Amino acid sequence: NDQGDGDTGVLTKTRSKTARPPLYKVLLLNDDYTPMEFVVHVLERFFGLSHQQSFEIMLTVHKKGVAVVGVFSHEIAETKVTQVMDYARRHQHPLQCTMEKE
Ligand code: NFA
Repeated sequence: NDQGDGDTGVLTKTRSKTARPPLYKVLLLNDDYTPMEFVVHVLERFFGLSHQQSFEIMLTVHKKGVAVVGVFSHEIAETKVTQVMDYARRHQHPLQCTMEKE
C-alpha cells in the first residue's frame, strides 16, 4: 500500500479499491404557506416522481417537517436544489430545498 517515490524515501499512499463518489440527500422542508398542490407539482416536475409518490412525500414533509426526496451525486443534487429554489421563488412561495452529504 505504501509505494516508494524513487530514491527520495517519500512514501505515497495508493488504493487498490475504487472509491465511489459521495452521495447527497436532497431534503424538502416544511413551511406554513406553500400550498400542498404546489409541493406535489414540484416533486413531479423536478424529481420525476409519480403523483402518488409526490403526494406521500409532501405529506411526510408537512407532518414531520422534513423528508428526503432523493439521493444524487453532488452535481445533480445541486441542480435539483437550484431548480426547486428558483421555481419556488418565481412563484413567490417560501418552500426550502437543501442538500446534505449522506
Ligand atoms: N405545510 C404546508 C401547508 O399546510 C404544505 C407544505 C408541505 C409546505 C410540504 C412545504 C412542504 N400548506
